[in-house]
Amino acid sequence: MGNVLKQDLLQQLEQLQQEAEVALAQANSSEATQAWHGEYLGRKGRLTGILRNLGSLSAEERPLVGKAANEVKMTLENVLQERQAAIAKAEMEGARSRERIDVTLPGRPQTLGRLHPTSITLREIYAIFAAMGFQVYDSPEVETDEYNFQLLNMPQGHPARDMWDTFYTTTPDLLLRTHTSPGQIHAMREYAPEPIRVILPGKVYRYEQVTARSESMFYQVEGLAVGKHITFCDLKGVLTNFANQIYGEGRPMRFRKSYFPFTEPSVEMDIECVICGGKGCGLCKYAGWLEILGAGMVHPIVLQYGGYDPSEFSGFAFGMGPDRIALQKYGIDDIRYFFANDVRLLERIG
Ligand code: 2NL
Repeated sequence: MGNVLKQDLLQQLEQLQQEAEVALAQANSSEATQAWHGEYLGRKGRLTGILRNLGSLSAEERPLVGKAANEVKMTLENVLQERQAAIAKAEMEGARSRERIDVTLPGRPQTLGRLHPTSITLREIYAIFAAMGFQVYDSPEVETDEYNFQLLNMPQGHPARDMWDTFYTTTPDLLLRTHTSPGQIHAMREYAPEPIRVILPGKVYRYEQVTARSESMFYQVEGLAVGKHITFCDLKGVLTNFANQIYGEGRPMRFRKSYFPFTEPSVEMDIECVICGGKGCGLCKYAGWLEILGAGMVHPIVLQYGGYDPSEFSGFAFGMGPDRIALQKYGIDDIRYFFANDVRLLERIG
């Protein structure tokens, strides 16, 4: 009886080993070998199941079967180790070839950002005027009728208001500034009676047809100097110096009489056309000159509104369009490109 059981157990062990080896050969991943280990060699595995019968054997038979079982266990553990090593190697090689980087591939080109032409021009303007003692002053884009017109010597109904087509808000007397001049009033009121030299850059708004030459939003830089004994000579000196720096020394320039409600006298400044050199061409509309800014001596009424006594103080002011300067400098023929948000503009002027 005991002998039959012994033979049976030895046979079961042999069969277990055969089956286990076949099954292991089919395990193709680390997970599968772990499952295999559980099934054959684990605490609840089949080898343990066979060994449970050891107790029914006689004392002489037990070591014999026990030894055989141990050998099966050792053999299976050895083949498991080999199999696991082979799988780990294959998995590593698989990953290496899947994740391989071709270092000979050309890199992806990086597109670099750059400053907008108007920003470049604005910074040049700041630097030129900073050297002459002008500080940048910031002020709001939404203004009152009072600051945009009345304090600039244009009371309600003044015909000169027609020079600026205005965006009004739904709040009475509140509008989008048509020029940066209201900021000059803020600056005067903040500093009077101290002398000031400020420039006022920023966006302004005009309710006009949008064309290649004019947008409904664009930039303006105004400047203002107020103090005692400021004369028209100071205006000419400062603006001539400015034009020499931004357009290059020696470019012919001229002042023409003009009109603005907030300056008296008023002038406009021209430079010789950068394209035709004065002969006449499409850019200068065959005038030979390009208008670059307007200026004048601050009107006594405006000085007074700003908090300065016009019998003691005088000043000059000017206004220019940096977008227009940038268009000329970079040879761009349509201002609408500036605000179209198409990055190809920046590549074009690179
Ligand atoms: C132009 C002309 C100008 C001013 C702006 C100004 C401001 C105050 C007082 C006096 Cl608070 N003047 N600004 C003066 C003359 C001309 O701009 O053609 N701009 C593009």
